[in-house]
Amino acid sequence: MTLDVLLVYLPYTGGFMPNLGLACVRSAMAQVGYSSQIINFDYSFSHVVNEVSDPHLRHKLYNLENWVGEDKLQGLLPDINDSVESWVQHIYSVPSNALGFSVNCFNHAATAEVIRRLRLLGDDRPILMGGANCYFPESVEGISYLADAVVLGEADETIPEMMPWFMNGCHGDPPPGVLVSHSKGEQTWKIRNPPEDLDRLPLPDYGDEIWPEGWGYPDFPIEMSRSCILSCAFCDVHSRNGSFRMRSPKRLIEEILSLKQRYPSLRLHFNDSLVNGKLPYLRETCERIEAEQIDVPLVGQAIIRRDQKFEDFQAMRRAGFHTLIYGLESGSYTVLQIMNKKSGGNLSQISQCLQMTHDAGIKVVINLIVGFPGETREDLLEAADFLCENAQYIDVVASLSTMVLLPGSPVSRFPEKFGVEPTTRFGPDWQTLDGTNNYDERQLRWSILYDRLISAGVEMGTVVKRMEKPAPSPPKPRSLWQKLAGKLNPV
Ligand code: B12
Ligand code: SF4
Repeated sequence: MTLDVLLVYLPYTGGFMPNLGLACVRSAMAQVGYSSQIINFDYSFSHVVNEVSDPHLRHKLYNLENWVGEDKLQGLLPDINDSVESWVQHIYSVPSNALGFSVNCFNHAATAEVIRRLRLLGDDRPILMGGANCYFPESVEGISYLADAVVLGEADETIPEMMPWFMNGCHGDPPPGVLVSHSKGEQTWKIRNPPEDLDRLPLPDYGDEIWPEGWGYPDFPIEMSRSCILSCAFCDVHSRNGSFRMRSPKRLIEEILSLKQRYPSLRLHFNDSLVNGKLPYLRETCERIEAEQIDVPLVGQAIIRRDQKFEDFQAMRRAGFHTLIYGLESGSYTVLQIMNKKSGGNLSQISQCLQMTHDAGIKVVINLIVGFPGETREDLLEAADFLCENAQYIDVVASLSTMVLLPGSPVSRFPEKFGVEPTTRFGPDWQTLDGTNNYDERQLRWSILYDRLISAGVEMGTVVKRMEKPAPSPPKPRSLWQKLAGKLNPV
């Protein structure tokens, strides 16, 4: 029987788990009687990249920035043309009434390339788009003309309403939450609020793939909430996902049990912004998981909270949490204040939280940001000191990023308030009004922190090792820099 929609996820994001968003789309389509199948080329391509023997080519492919934008992708095409052609042929060969593409900022250009090639082959199936890069009408401007319709933001409640309209030729105004691009380049859309009651959404459906056994990384995604309780200045979560919402522990456990029945060796990765948004909820969830002896390894992101107690970490450990990924961001109190990341309290309370997590037997993984506007070199050194002093409680640095201004984040919306030169805010070359924090400076600070962490014996995660490269050569030391140099490299 011909499928209604073939759902496609193209490279390259280094994907290592099934895609939760597409599984939600599949179940939302099934709710109103439309069949679909997911093809995740991102995952299969990750294997291809891992096996590339030429280290230069491998590094080039690993570097996600090389995939962003049409120009960059054109530069990669000579190396990936056979793969692109194989994705096109594969999609072309699967009979379906329509195609759906999940678009994020890294596969944006590759998706456009594949759609253009499909059209050249004579594939005229209607195209639907959605995904991480389709939350704001501005971010789909460069690609929406290739689709018949784009679902904006969380699609779970939009899909059931829009499918009959889409499958019957998109006549009339698009339903709320859907964007249509017209021939003159104009776009029409109506905003829809994200689903309020997450318990009412159907359970995600990953289809017939042999997850997770077919994957190198055995974890499966799941979510207990959407959005966040904090409002960090660099983060776009509220403009993307609106207010914080949670699923009930009952519904969450229902999903875990149904996944476990299907995949006995199940391990779960919470895709939430944070698993400790509401402590009473987390406590109840952990108690229930323990009481029902679910016995599934769990990992999730969390915030440092000064009100989280040692007993909470112990309960999490008993429920199966083996790792917590903290968006620590900085070890400087001053920088955390300007970032509006205040839930952890002062540095000694933050240190206590790391220690409690560690002492409860949970692996501590952290994410860090270097070069937030307002961070000085002294702040950076202070942060490095704090992190090194706490190295014994930090197992891995999963992400060490130089500051990027995400569209929709407070820093990007109000650049001057944060001392950012507004005209520079759209690219990696953004700089502060006084020019002291610029691209080169951030690369330099990245290298400094990286070196300090390595010398303190902190382990760097694969993404840091693969994706980030130290600045080629540090700029000439300036006077302040000379003063600090002794502190950085004690002989
Ligand atoms: C958990 C998470 C991860 C996890 C797991 C991803 C997974 N495989 O499930 C891990 C840690 C692996 C991860 C890695 C990365 N992530 Co991530 N991640 C998230 C996070 C926090 C939640 C994603 C999620 O599951 N949301 C819940 C689901 C239900 O929502 P969704 O994915 O958006 O899907 C909905 C809609 O988009 C839509 N939809 C999706 N696909 C389609 C397709 C069609 C046809 C339609 C109609 C609709 C539709 O319907 C879905 C249901 O509502 C988001 C931030 C956020 N809050 O969304 C960042 C986010 C998606 N990640 C991001 C990035 C950049 C990455 C990395 C590239 C980081 C890096 N440098 O390595 C890698 C990429 C690896 C990968 N293949 O995903 C960015 C993407 C930016 C962008 N504009 O594209 C985000 C938005 C964070 C941010 N604010 O910058 N990530
Ligand atoms: S950075 Fe993390 S903790 Fe801060 S608002 Fe965003 S999701 Fe929440």
